Amino acid sequence: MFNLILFGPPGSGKGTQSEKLIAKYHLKHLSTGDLLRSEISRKTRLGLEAKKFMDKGHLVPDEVVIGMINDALDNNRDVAGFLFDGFPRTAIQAEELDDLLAKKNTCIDVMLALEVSEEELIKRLVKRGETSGRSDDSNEMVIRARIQEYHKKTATVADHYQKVNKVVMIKGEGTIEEIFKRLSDEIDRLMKLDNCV
Ligand code: B4P
Repeated sequence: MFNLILFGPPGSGKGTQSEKLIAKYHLKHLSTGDLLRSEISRKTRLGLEAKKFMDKGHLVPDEVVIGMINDALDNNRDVAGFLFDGFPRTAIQAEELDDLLAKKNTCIDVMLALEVSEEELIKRLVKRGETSGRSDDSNEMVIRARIQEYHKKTATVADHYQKVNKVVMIKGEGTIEEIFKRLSDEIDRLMKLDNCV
């Protein structure tokens, strides 16, 4: 198995690049943002609860997203590997993910971390907000709250994987194709190694 975390602040291109990477490497895409938006559109109890946090630009409580990931891992046993997009976003989520993967005799091979300036993040999300219909992109205050939440709770997740030398920084500015090439070059290199021994 090859398990990859695509990491970075809101708007850094995780969702955009994930679509291209799963097509190339046949990994199972697990995006907690997509899973939560699907719960919201189906108006489930979980979705209605999550929406209250997302609309303010806050993270959804750990137990909710960890439960969703646990179910997704159980429902996808025969896959070549997972691409985690937007998860883990807190230190607790990272620890839980490591435990869940260890129980399946596997681990995170690498965290690829997209680096994008704050100015560019805001520009991208404001632009997406003009067409996406996403309530969390709809005004700059909420976008700024999401970026603050990232600095407060999520940036530290990189330290967790840095301790085991699994973080590779990737320049996240440029064209979508240029960034895809940078990510693919790293994955091609890492897939030849066994990082879970
Ligand atoms: P997510 O769905 O994960 O989304 P995101 O961080 O906003 O965006 P992403 O980085 O995927 O950016 P994208 O490619 O779309 O999270 C949404 C919310 O869900 C969170 O705020 C939180 O409330 C909740 N949530 C999710 N996971 C959670 C968790 N684990 N724990 C707790 N809460 C959780 O790109 C953005 C825009 O930029 C797009 O319009 C794209 O077209 C454009 N773009 C991409 N690459 C570009 C490039 N190279 N140049 C120019 N524009 C580009």
